[in-house]
This record gives sequence, structure tokens and C-alpha cells, in this order.
Amino acid sequence: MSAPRTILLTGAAGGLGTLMRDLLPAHGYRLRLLDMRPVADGPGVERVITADLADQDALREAVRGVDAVLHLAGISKESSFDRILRANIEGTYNLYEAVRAEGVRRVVFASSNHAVGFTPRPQGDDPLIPVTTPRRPDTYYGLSKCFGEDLAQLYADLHGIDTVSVRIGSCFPAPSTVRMLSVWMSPADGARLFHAALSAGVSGHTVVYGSSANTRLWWDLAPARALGYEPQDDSEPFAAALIAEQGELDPANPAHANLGGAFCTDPPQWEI
Ligand code: NAI
Ligand code: 15L
Repeated sequence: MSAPRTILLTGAAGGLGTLMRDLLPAHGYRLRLLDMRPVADGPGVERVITADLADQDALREAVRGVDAVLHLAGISKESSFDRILRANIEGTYNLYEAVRAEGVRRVVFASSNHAVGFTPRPQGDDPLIPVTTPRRPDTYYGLSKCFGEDLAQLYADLHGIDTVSVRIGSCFPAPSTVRMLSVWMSPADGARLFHAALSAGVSGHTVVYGSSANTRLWWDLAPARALGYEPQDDSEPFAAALIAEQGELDPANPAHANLGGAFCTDPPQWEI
């Protein structure tokens, strides 16, 4: 597949959406932006749409004529089941229905490490976690990402819509915890990976982990590299300061034992 020219970026007002609005135009994309919150127009922006994922008519219009969709919109942390159901489960279904009805062929879905959050993190010489590891969501939020991945598989098998689901680690300007040293994806690497996922010549449903080439990596980046992704960044320059401040990960601490970190505690302590 040649690189799509115009993409719909959902969740454009969010943290990751804001980073990608700045970075994706340099990869050759014209951006149509959608969010329930207003987003400012800017360079490389074709159009801005303020709409909720519950609005099926607005979604039909939003996807009409685009080459692909980068679907970031949704609740990005744990919440009540009702809120997750509406935004992440029904919202993602509504988006795929619009994509099917308007004949869009490619979706990149922002899945999350929390789809497999209860997977014990590798220690010592343990092998890297493969994308084929059984799903173990750590929250209703993680469960909604499992649903999104399965929905993508269904729409690939039934309707021939290609999806790359990116199980993103932590995509922020800098890692802020010792755990993030293992799962961090720099914004620049995020844009490289989304570009690869939008343009790779793969069909069907493909699942990859999304992170930089971190020295302390926990998962296998080979499936992402197979899309043409070449990560350029590593969290290691942040390691000494974070470890001095927070200490090394403690295997006896439940918030340090699994991929999902503090999402795996009851109640989830994702704010810490
Ligand atoms: P965010 O919470 O900053 O942004 C999400 C955006 O989606 C917000 O602007 C919000 O207004 C919009 N949104 C929420 N519900 C909506 C609805 N019903 N209709 C329309 N818009 C709606 O989250 P962030 O960090 O930007 O993440 C973006 C996506 O990437 C999310 O799907 C998140 O689950 C996923 N992700 C992000 C990671 C990260 O490190 N930032 C890690 C793993 C996954
Ligand atoms: C996610 O899925 C969240 O959207 C993001 O805010 C971070 O908490 C990230 O995972 C993480 O695991 O650090």
C-alpha cells in the first residue's frame, strides 16, 4: 500500500493527538481532525470536526474520502464500565461501521499494553513478551482494547478492512516512572510507527507493540519492525535520574510485577 495522503485523526485534542498533529504532516499526511472537544486548526490540517463517537452520522461524514483512519479517541485510563462501554466499545464499533460504509480500507487502532497488562514483566534473562501472548486485561479500559482488537479482526475477516493495532506502551515527551523506561515510546518514534502502520503493505489484522528501542525493553518489537518501523530513540538517558528518585522496580510490589504497572492494583493507582 502506498502512503495514504489524507487521514482522519480521532482524539486529536488529546495528549497523543496533539503530539501527532505536530509530527505526522512531516511524514506526508494531510490531517482531518476529530474530537468531542474543540481542536485548533493548524498546518497540515484539512478540516476539523467536533463530534462524539456516539454520533454515527458525523462519523460517516468524517471518514468520507479519507485514505485511512488513525483512531486515538476514547477514554485513555480506567473508568466506570458504563463510560468505557460508550466511548471505547460502542464508539469504536461506530467508527468501524462508518469506515465499512464509506469504503475506507485501512485503520490504525490505538490499542494499549493494558490489553495484556496482567502479563508478568520479564525479569533477568526471561524472553521478551511476544504479541501472541494470551490477553490479560488489567482494567475495563484494557478490556475495551481487547474488544477493539477483536473488532478489527472481525472487520478484516468479514469486510476486508485492514487494521494495525498498536499496543502502545507510554507515549509522552519523556518517561516519568522507572516502569516507563521499559515501555516508553518517544513521540517521534510514535509518529514513525504510526506512519509505518498506515502505509505498510500488510493485509488483515496485525498486532504490534508500540515503543522505542529501549535498553530495558519488555516486549518483542519484531512485528513493528516488520512493518518498516525503525525506532530511533531509547529511554536509557532518563534512567539514572528516575532510579535515583524512585528506586529500582521491586518484584514484591504488585504495581511493579506486571506489564500494566499500577493499573494492576485494586483500585488501579494509575496516577502514582
Ligand atoms: P487522551 O485522554 O489525552 O485523549 C483522548 C481524546 O479522545 C481526548 O481528546 C478526548 O476528548 C477524546 N475522546 C474521548 N471520548 C471521546 C468520544 N466519545 N468521542 C470523541 N472524542 C472522544 O489520551 P491519549 O494519551 O492522547 O491517548 C490516545 C489514545 O491512545 C487512547 O485511545 C489511549 O487509550 C491510547 N493509548 C495511549 C497511550 C499513551 O501513552 N498516551 C498508551 C496506550 C494507549
Ligand atoms: C495507557 O494505555 C494510557 O492511555 C496512558 O495514559 C498510560 O497510562 C499508558 O497506558 C501506560 O501504561 O503508561
